[in-house]
Amino acid sequence: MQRDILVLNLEEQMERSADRQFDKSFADCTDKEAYYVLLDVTNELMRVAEPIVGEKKIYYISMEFLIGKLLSNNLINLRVYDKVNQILRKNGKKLADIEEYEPEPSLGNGGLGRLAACFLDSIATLKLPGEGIGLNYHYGLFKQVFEKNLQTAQKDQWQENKSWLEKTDTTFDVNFGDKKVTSRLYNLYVCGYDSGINKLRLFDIETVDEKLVKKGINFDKTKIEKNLTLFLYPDDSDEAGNLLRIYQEYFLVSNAAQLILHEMKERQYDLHKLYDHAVIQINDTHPTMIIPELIRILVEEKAFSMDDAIKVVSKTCAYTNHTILAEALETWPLAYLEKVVPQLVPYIKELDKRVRAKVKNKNVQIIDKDKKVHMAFIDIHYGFSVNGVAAIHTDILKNTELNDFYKLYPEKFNNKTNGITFRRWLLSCNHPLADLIADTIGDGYKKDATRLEDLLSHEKDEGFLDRLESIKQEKKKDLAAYIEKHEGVQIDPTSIYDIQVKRLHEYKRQQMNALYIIHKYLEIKNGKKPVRPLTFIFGAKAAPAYVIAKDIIHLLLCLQEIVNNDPDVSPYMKVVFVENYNVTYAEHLIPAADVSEQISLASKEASGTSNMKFMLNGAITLGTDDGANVEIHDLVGDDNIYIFGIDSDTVIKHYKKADYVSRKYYEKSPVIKEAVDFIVSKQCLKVGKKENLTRLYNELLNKDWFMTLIDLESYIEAKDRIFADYEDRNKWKHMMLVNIAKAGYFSSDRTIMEYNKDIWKLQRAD
Ligand code: 26Y
Repeated sequence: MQRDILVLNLEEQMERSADRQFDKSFADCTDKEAYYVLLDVTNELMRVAEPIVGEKKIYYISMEFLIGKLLSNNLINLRVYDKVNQILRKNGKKLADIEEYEPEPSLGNGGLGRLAACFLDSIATLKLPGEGIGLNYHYGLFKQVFEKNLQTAQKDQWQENKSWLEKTDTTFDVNFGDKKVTSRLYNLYVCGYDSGINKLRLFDIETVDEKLVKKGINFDKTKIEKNLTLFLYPDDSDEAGNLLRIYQEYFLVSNAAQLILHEMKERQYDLHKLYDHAVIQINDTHPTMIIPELIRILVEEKAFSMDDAIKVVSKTCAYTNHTILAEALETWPLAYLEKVVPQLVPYIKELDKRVRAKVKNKNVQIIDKDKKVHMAFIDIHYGFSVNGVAAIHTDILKNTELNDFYKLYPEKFNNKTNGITFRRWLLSCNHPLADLIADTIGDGYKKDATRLEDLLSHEKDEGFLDRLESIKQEKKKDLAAYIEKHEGVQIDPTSIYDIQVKRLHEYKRQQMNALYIIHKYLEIKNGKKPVRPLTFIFGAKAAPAYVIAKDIIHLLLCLQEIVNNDPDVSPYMKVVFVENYNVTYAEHLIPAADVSEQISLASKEASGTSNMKFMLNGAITLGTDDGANVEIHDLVGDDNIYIFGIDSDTVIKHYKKADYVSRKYYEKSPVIKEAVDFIVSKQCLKVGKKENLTRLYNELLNKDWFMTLIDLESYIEAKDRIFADYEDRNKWKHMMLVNIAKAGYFSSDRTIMEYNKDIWKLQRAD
């Protein structure tokens, strides 16, 4: 009721807020002030909305929640988007301009963090009681700045006094081996689409000292009470960094455990039945310490026997694996844990002892012979569910990577193919497309994404197909303007937009795309011009300590300089590496894409989720049979996707036999040789740094861990074919239609329904 009154008087609310905050009328507000007005009234609307409650709750614990800007999304989910737009128009304002002033929360690295954010949206939309629990990093992940064609890292000052965060009175004591800190809880309201409110709980400490940060992102790693929540760990590091990461992880789980147990107490639930009221989803191994921590509290503070504590906690915790890359699986030296969290060590040893008593196989021991603690193994032995994030990924876990565990606990293993929230990745970032779909098949798809398949009956509807094409064209123009404004590079909206955006990693093979670009550049130089201009767009951050990843960025920035400034070539192709790729940038790039680059080495990309976002927005996938590409391939069929390269079985065999020699492919193929040699050519060295380019060249020739060269020729063939097929406009429009129509499966609503049915077993609150 209160909500209805607020909505009815929205305009009045905005006037009142403008007056209170800025002492002027809303019409007189700058776009920046208008942002704070909208923030204020939207926050008010969320505070009066219905909380989602029930007997059992999901606690999604994660070091990362890459939530993106919230204004548009909240307006859409609160169902006031159109009304607000009307008011804005009346006052001579545009939401797109206002939104530019909203800072993007910098609380995640990439896929895993963004997935957590999509999940929160779907959990709330499906009216499941649930909350996310994470950390409130002051500077988050670093901001990427290019200098002399190199990546540099700066602090990202995303936090402001007025924001979506609500400061609460809740604080907890967190004890480390050598010090104690006091936490502070902040809430962020998560509103479902036409539903109720859940919360994201973000913990912080008040003693953080932002002045600790000196040049770039360097700071004293030892002063825990001053640095604990300064930065998000960017996927790499030295010893001090590792220790800090353990402090952060324990800080997260200690707060989570205290919050959960506090709620159980408030609701007078019997802790022996904890699993009837709480299910904890552990997002990768990062929050694994929640298991020993809960066991410790139950034993030491709640008079549980060790057996009972282990039983109850094991029935409460479930683990999601997001990677098979060995270097990303956390193993902490026991000595580190002894320093940071000595109170957990006896429990971890006890858990290890019980495994040793039960199973002979040394490969499944929690503490190995080098006294390293395998965090994932704690989750698998002492959680009730282990899931991968795409069908092929789960199969690889079962049959290869975690086969020893699968043989022990086949019933624990299950697949939950990732998904994305269509509210953000269609309704919010591509209004014209969302409207066209609604005009064609009705509004039903907004709540049941599988209804998108109704579009298939329009495959001969030329009016529809033409509108599809012109919407893509409009989005391509928008992107050209956005890129010109933010990067100062002009691109041609009639060219083909070929886009690869994701974290920079050798297994994702941006270097292979770079070699194609070199190949095309040389072709054009030799007089072979493409029928239509090509625009190659990249966005990616490299972990600051990941040397080769930064070298790949350097190469791409050099190529951008060479290609775009060459008058013989630039009319036919352009390269743009956008700076500081983030969720906001993705929302501009993805609706404008023609070709979606998903070219990881088969078996290495657990799922990928941008592949789903691109497909939903009518881009065609050029990819390997890896991660969720496999399922996209199954859904759209051979005719609507471009698959190339060796398959995952072949890759796994090469690794087992250790028989891959990249130089062999270089020596055999003049095309490959020419492209690789260009990296250290005079022309390239003129704009680039010898040290970086030579290192990358040598890496490709002598190591090439992710088998770039074996796939390069079939990649060139597939890419030339997809560009040629673009000219068959009827074929292309049809492919766009099929991709959009089949994207429904990748709604995170479907993913969350599966988590709920198989793992969480919560009641819907209505
Ligand atoms: C150890 C630590 C520093 C660390 C931090 C972040 C390790 C890994 C990560 C992030 C992993 C990640 O984002 N993984 C991605 O998860 C997505 C969601 O499931 C998948 O789609 C994607 O394939 C996978 O690479």
